[in-house]
Amino acid sequence: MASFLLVGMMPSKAVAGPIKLKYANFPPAPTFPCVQMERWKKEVEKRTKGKVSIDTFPGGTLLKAKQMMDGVIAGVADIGCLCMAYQPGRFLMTNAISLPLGIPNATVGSLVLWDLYEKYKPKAFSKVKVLTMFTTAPSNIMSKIPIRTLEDLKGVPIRASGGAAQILKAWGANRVGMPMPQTPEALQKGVVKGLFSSLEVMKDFKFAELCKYVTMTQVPVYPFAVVMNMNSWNKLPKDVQKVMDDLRVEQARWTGEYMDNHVKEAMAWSVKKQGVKVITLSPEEQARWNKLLEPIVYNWVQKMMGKGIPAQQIVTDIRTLIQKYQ
Ligand code: 3IO
Repeated sequence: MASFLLVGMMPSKAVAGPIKLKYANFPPAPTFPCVQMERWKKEVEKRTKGKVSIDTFPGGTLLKAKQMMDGVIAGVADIGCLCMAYQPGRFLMTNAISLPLGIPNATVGSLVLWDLYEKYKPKAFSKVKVLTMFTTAPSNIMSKIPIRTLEDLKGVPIRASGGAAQILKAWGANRVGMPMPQTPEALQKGVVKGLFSSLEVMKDFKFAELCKYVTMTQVPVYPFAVVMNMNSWNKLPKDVQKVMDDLRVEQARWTGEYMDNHVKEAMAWSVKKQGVKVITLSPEEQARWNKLLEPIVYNWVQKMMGKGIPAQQIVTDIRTLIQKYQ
């Protein structure tokens, strides 16, 4: 009893071991959202000199793709990595990064997305602490059949989410929405004939074994956020908070650069080892595809202004920030 009282009176820092945090992620461990998770974990543990210990849960073992935000708010996990495209109606402002505005790569996409978040601090994130954001590299069509023209694509079931699904629809494909972890089975069963996402998945999910064609479109990126339960954040010592705050932009850039390099590596492997054919649209065909994307930005601005979002300013900001980081 006496020792219990004594321990209870001591400052918690002196008696407790490291602060333990649970970090949930939805796709399998070898994929890029989990690679960046392990990098962040390692850096935080190192920079806090062992004050913090992070348990990572890849593969949806703690929270699945669409549960991530609510699961973190509820405290099922302290930290969660989510893809905003899976709840497009929830992350209206930051999903603007998926408009066809010419983001050239994941590094630029990630830095632009972070600045956009910092400027607008959207309500969608008011219940959590945002630890970083990043985007994929631009999307391309990976398919079982060759797609060289809009006619080849018409009515073909292709998997995509959020802004990417809007773009596929404009091109006339039969877009099928589902989170990435469900895609291997959908491809295997033939529910879809391809997918529309960044190309590192050709290697990381072995899609190159099924999808022998890649049609280069280089639009759009998918946006991600890493969020922390507000209570878990508020309980952290100030010096630990500072380590995490100092990592916000650094982690965005690191993830973008990792993604951009990994896309190159994955495509070299796909072409060399899997015999994948890369299709570049002819200039005339590219012009037809581009033409169909023209109304998307305008329509998005109209729709968002109706919801009180400064949509035109957001589009202008994205364009300016692309120039800044390019
Ligand atoms: C993605 C999601 C999980 C693992 C690897 C990934 N590469 C690109 C994405 C983007 C995305 O969320 C999606 O659904 O295409």
